[in-house]
Amino acid sequence: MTSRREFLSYTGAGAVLVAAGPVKGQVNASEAPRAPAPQQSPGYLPTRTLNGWTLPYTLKNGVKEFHLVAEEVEHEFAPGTTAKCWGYNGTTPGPTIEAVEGDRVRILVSNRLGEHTSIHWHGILLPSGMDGVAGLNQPAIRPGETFAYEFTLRQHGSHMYHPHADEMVQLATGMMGLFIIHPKDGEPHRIDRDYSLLLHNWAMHPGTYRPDPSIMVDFDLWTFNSKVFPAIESMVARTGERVRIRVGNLSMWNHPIHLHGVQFWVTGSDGGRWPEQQWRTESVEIVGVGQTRDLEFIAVPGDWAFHCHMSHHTMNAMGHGVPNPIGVDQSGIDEKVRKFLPGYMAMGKHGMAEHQEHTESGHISGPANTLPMMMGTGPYGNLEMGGMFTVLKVRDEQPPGDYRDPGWYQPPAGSVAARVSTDPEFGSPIRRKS
Ligand SMILES: [Cu+2]
Repeated sequence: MTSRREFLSYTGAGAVLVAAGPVKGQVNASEAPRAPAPQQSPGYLPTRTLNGWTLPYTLKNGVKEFHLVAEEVEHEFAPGTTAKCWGYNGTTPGPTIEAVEGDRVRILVSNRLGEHTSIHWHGILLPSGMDGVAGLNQPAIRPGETFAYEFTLRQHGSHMYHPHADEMVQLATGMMGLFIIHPKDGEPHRIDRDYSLLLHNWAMHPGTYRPDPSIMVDFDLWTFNSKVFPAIESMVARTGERVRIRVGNLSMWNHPIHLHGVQFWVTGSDGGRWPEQQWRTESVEIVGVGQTRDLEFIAVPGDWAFHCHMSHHTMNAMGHGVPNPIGVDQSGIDEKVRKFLPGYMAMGKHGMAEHQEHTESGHISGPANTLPMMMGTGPYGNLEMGGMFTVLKVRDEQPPGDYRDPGWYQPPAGSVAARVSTDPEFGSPIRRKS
């Protein structure tokens, strides 16, 4: 039996899935199986959904038919934390839908949840009755039912899909996906690599196995495509290539997304691709709640951090509301507290970086199913991060179209910051006394 993931790995993103049988319980009899459509090259550069996948479609009488299944999924944020989330077709986020401006698309949505749902096609121009707000545009899709949405794509750009029924719960548990529409006339500037990710936040309280939808501000995990660092794939490129990163935000916070090493152009949003005179250069772009942004740049060699600039959003699970230990002499505390809390370890007098050393050396362990606050190792030591962080790896010799991780950057001699003294009193820096 071939798994869906294996199937995708050899059909490739954007491939046409042919010869699919009729969908069980499908209402439209005119969609009976036809001769398989020929395999087509997609005619565009497929996006690469970090840690994710693109949904194959069936071409039926000129209509691209996709089938989404809303269901509970077993999801791993990173090795060490899994949860019962909700998503589509086995994953959160659901698979990316990719199509071309001008396409007629039909999207079947089957509901295998225990409550009703619907799907809203965020930012997409369509007839009111296809907009997916349960109660407003359509009746909700009850458990066991399949609805068909059908419309013609009149635009191109980076868009999203998500439920518009019991939205607070269904978003908090992971129901969302990307909907990428490619331009029918090609790109004004050739794009060599195209990456996509959705920002999200999760109240995965330490020791629990289900996201808590009642939390409004104090989240535990911050994710790119429902993964936390260090489980988020690196992005790779060849020096000089033009790279686009599409970032969508269906979380409850705005995220200032920062890319090191370049000034990127912001070239589009969920309101569509922008005219070139509207592009602007940035190194941080706030992707607001419900928004998407397209970031484009010419790749320069190196290992470059790509992350949210809210420093708590590049952490994994952590205690909030604990006393501040910085500067506090805690000698003797360990023994006293261990009588009540076996294994207790006082730390943090000089800062929190030691946290990663302690968790990785096994001195301390957290609650079950809970990732340490800080994780990840680079060529020079601990990265002391989690959450919304990954690395863009650009290499002169990365073959075009090759997405394999090239390993760590080998910088030219003399181009790395290096120690010049171990004397704490070194030099005579100018200082002020307040
Ligand atoms: Cu953030």
